[in-house]
Amino acid sequence: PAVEFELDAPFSIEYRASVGSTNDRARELATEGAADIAVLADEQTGGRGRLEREWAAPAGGVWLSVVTRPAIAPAQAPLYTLAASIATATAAREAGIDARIKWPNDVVVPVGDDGDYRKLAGILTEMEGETDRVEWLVVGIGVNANIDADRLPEGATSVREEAGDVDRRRFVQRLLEEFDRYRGDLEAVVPAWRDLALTLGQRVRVDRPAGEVVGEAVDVAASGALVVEVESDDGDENETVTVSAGDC
Ligand code: BTX
Repeated sequence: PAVEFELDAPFSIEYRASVGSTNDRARELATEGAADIAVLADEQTGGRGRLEREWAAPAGGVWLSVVTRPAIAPAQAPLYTLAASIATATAAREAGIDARIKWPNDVVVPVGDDGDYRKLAGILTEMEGETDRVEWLVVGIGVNANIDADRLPEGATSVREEAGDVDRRRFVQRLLEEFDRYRGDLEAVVPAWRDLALTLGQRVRVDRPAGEVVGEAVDVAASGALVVEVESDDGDENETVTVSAGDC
């Protein structure tokens, strides 16, 4: 059963103790015409990542899906994913964690100085619309909050492991306040993202539908795409490739 509860946040909240996937519930609400509502669960039994991957979502997490109906083109939707990762990293930083963002959708905690990291949170954005206009966006945000690391996959970490348990209501409120701020000021997204980025300046390999790109991540474009400088084979000028989607 759904419980509505008051949170001093710019979205109304539908809370469920356990749900298959908050993104699926949010998609239902979006299809019914809802806007500015967030579905929050303590546990998901069928959490989803990108590309049909599984997302472990045991009790104690922040499993949140925000429904919005922004007046944007689909090409701008990646900015909402970046805005969600900035909001999540900000809330985690306020909880005392050195959270950073790994393009495009991971909030991570660095381990050492070699670019190693553990994954604290992930974002899954889904949308419906025409080529020139988004009808709705569901931004799914999964944060390993008050969870023991042994309940999570290899390479994951949690707020509990990094800094001790958080007040999840307060965490969700801060996250939603920051998300609301950036969705209202999309031009602030890329600069804020740069400040939190783990990826920039690093050698990266990006798997994307059009093939693999290897090079140095030098920037994020105004659209939210990753700009990779690729060494040319013949030793001439390096070439710049802009990657809008893929696994980094
Ligand atoms: P992704 O495809 O980038 O990452 C998925 C991969 O992350 C998995 O294949 C696994 O290796 C690893 N993984 C799985 N579970 C966890 C976890 N709890 N912590 C760290 N790493 C993990 C990332 O997809 C997007 C995830 C979005 C999750 C939210 S939760 C609320 C909403 N509802 C829903 O079903 N999905 C979103």
